[in-house]
Amino acid sequence: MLNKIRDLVEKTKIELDKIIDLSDLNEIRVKIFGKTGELTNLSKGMRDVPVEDKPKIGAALNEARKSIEEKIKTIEEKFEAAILAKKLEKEKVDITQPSKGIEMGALHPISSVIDKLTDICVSMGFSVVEGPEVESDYYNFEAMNIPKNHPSRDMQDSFFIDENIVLRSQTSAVQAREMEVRKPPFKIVCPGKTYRNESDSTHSPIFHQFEGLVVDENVSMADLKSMLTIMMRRLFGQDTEIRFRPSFFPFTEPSIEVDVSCPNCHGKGCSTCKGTGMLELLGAGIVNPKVLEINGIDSKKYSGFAFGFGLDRTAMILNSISNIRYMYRNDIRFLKQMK
Ligand code: FA5
Repeated sequence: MLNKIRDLVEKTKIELDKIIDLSDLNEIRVKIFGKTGELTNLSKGMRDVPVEDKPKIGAALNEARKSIEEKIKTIEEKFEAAILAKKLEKEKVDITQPSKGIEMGALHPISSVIDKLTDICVSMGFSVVEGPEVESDYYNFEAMNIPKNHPSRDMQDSFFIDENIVLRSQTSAVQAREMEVRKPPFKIVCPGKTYRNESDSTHSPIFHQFEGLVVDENVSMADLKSMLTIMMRRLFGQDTEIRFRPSFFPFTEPSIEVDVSCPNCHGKGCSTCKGTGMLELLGAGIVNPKVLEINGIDSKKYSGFAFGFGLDRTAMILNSISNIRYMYRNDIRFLKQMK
């Protein structure tokens, strides 16, 4: 029996030294230790061993099991180390290689215009304020001298949520909110989203305006025109063509509209500017004394001017964008050109 055990250990160790694959190792494991494995069968033979020999044979069996198991473990570790080394070699990163470079994004043209105009206005002493996009009929219209059922409401095709709540159709709504809480003199600007039921190459149902309001003593049209000229020149460059036209808004008297040369045809006339060569950019005017009074400001002592830039068109002009819709499509190819 002792010889059989010794032979089995030697034979198994020779077999183990020859294996080239982990699966061979498992086969040998089953062949030796399985239910009908060779060592298992020798162990079963213990019952026929005379009692006085049992301790010696039992110890030899245990020793054989231990030494084969240790050999298997050593070989297993050798295989695993080889597999790991191969994997590490495959996944090796050469940190001395030059990097692929990080793709940088760019500000959306409208965000960029908001930043530029805000910087210009802050440098002129304006404070920046915000107002709600879902607005009451009162602030959007009535406090701006546009009573219910007045024909001038047709100038802005608005989205009503109910009879008294509207998606702000103009940032002018913040004028009333600010006049209510501020004491003159003050100068505020308000960038924000606005909504109207309009859609073509220069009109979008959601667009952005930039409202400005100055209230002080002796504010005049000359102040408004000179401030707007400085702002436009700082924004578009000294040689941009600017045109002031008389206009009408219920909340300013007199009122003007300001146009600049079309980004698409540079003044020649095209479909973007509907053949005029110019694009309407903003409305402005001297605050109607009625608006000052509605909002609690003494119109005999104070006067004011206000302006409302269309930021989408400003962005179109600055970036030579021919259709307003490009700015709302979220097309990465378009946005990449804004870098
Ligand atoms: C107004 O909204 C006035 N609240 C502006 C104002 C403010 C006048 C203060 C006087 C004093 P208007 O409807 O013209 O005015 O719009 C102003 C600018 O917003 C336009 O010149 C244009 O550039 C832009 N705009 C108007 N509607 C749209 C639209 N649907 N899509 C894109 N831009 C628009």
